[in-house]
Amino acid sequence: MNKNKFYVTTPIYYATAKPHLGSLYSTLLADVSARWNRLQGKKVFFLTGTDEHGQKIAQAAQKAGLEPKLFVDSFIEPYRRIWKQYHLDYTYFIRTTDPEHIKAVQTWLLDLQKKGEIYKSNYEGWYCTPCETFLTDKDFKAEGSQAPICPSCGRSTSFVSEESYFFKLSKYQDRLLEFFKKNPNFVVPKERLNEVVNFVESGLKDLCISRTTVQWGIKFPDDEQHVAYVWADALLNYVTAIGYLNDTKKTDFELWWPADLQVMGKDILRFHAIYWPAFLMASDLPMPKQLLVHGWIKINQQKMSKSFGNVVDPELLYNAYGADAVRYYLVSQMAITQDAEFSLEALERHISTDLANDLGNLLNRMVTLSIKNGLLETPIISNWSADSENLKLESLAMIKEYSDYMDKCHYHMALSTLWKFISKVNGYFHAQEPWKIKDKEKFTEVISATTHSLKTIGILLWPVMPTKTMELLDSIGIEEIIGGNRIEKLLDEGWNSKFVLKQFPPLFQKIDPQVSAESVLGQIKKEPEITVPETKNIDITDFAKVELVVGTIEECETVQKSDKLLKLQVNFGDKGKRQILSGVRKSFAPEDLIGRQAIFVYNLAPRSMMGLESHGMMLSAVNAEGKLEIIKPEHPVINGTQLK
Ligand code: ME8
Repeated sequence: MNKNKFYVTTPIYYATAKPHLGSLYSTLLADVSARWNRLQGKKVFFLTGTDEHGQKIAQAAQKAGLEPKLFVDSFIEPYRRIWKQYHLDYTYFIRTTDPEHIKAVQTWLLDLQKKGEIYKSNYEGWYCTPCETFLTDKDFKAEGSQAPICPSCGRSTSFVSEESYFFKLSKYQDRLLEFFKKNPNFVVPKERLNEVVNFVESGLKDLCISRTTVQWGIKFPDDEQHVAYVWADALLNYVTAIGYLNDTKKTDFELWWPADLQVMGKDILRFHAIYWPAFLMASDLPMPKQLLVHGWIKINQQKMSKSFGNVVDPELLYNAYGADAVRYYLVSQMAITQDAEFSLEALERHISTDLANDLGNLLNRMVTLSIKNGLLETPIISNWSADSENLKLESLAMIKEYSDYMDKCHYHMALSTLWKFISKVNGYFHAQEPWKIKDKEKFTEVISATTHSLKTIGILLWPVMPTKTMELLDSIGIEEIIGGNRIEKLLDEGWNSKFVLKQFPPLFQKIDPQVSAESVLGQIKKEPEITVPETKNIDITDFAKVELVVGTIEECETVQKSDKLLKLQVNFGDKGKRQILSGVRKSFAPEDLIGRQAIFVYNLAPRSMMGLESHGMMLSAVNAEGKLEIIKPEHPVINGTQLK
C-alpha cells in the first residue's frame, strides 16, 4: 500500500442552490486535511462535486421551470467560483451527470446483478424526498395512517409503493459489525460510531436501490424502467472519480483507492458508515480508512440548511472579511465533535483578537522594529539565551502536539495549541523588550528567536490560512514551503536559519464591531435563498371568464419554418371544430397527439402565428423531467364539455 498518498473526499452536494456556509465547511475541512498532508510531502487527491440526480433535484427543477440538467448546470459555476475564492484546492470536481460516472455506475449495477447481490421485488414504505431516504421501521413509530416525520430533517414523508431492485444489505450485518470492532477509529469522532453499531445490531433490512416513479437518474442497463436510487448513484462517485470500472484508468484507481479520509456532516453518517461499506464489500473493494463526521453549523439553534431558508452566503463573508479569516474562524471555532452556532460577532472578535492582535501585530512589530534598527537580515545564531532556548523547546513540543491533533483531525484543538504558543512568543517578545536593547548581538538574537517562531507558526498554519501565512512567510524571506516533509524538517533542523526581513502591510485589520457586523448581517438577513414569485389572487368572477373545454385532436401537423409550433384540428363536439396552434413541437411529434383528448382555453382571442390563425390554447405542464405533459381528463369525456 502506498503510504505516501492521501485521498480525501467531501460529500457531493445536491445541486439545488449555490453553496452555503455548511457546504463550505465540509469542503474546508477536506482542504485543510489535504494541505496538511501535502505539507508532509504526500501526493494528494482531493475530490469534491455535486449530486445531480433523483427526486429532490427533479422537483426543484420543476419548481424553477427548468429541465433538470439545465437546472443543475446553473449551480456549477457558483460552486467553482466560491471554492476558488476560499482557496479550496480540489483535484477533481465530479458531477453525477458526467457520462463517465453514469457508465461506471451502470457497469457496477450489472456486476452486482451478475453476482446475485441485488434482486427485484416490491417496495412499500415511507420516503423523505429532502433527504432522499427510505425510512426504516426504526425511524418512526406507526401512528395510525398519518405520514411519519423524517427523523433527520423533521419534515413530513410520503408513501411510496413501487417495484424495486433491492441490495442484499442484511447479508452484510455481521461483516459490518466485525469491521467496526476491528476498526474502532473508522469514524472520527469515535463516539459517532456507537450510533452506527447500534443501528446495525438492531437488524439490517435489504436496501431499495432503484426507483420506477422517478425518471431523473441513471437507468438500469437492462431494465430501463428502473433508475438507480440517488444514494447508490451518489456514493459511487468516490470511486468512479478516480477511475473505477474505467479500463483506461486502472492504475489511477489502484493508486488512490481506498480513500484515506471521507469528510461529511453527521446527517449522512448512516449512508457512509453502513450502506457505502456494504456496497464496497459486495464489490470486493477495500474500505475507506476513516470518516470525519462533523456536527452542524447552526443559526439561532437551528441547523443551517437550504430548505430551512437560513443559510449564510459564503460569498458575502468572503467580500466582507476575506477567505483566510473565515477559514480560520470556521476551523478554530467549530469543534468537529459538536454543533456550533454561527455568529458574525464572534467571527469579527476573533479576527480582531486572534488574527490582527496576536498574530498580525507580532509580525508587524517585530519586522518594523528590526528594520528601524537597520537589521534587514538575521544571521545564524550560535549562542541562544536561556529564554530563547526555552522558547525553542516550547516550539518543538508544540509542533508535536499540533501534529498529533492535525493527524486526528481535531483541527480546533490544533489551533488552540498553536495560539497558546503564539501567546508565549508574544510574552517572550514583550519580556525581552527589544526596543530597549542597546546590545546589537542581543537584539539580533531576540529578533531571530521571534522570527524562527513565526516561521514555525506560518508553516503549521498554512493548511488553515494558505494566503495570509504565505504573506507572513514572505515577509521573513520564505517563498516556498511545499517539498519533502516540512513538519519533520521543522522538528529536525533546529533554529539555524537566516532570515531576510521585509515590511508588508498588516496581515489583518481590526474590525469595529458596531460598523461591520451590522452591515454584513443586514445583507445576510435581506437575502432570502429562494425568491418565490408572488401569487396574485383572482376572484371567482375572474375565473368564470375563462372557458376551459375538452376536445379531441383529430389532425395534427408541423408548421413550416417553425421548430416550435404544431397545427391541431380539434373536435369540440357540439361546439364544432377549431384550428389551434400549440408550441409543443420539441416535446411531441404530430402522431403522438392525434386521437388524444386535451383541455383547451376556448375563449382566448384568436391570434395569428406564422401566418396561421389559432383559436384557443392547449394546456400543458412541465413534469419532473423537464418534459411537457398534455393535461387531459383522467377518463374520456364528451368533446365540448366545459370544465367547472
Ligand atoms: O446530503 N453544517 O447533500 P447536501 C455543517 N447529496 N455542514 C453542513 C450543514 C450545516 N448546517 N449543512 C450541510 C447530501 N452541510 C448528499 C450527499 S454524498 C455521496 C451525497 C454539509 O447538499 C455536510 O457535509 O444535503 C452535510 O453532510 C452535507 O453538507 C449535505 O449536503
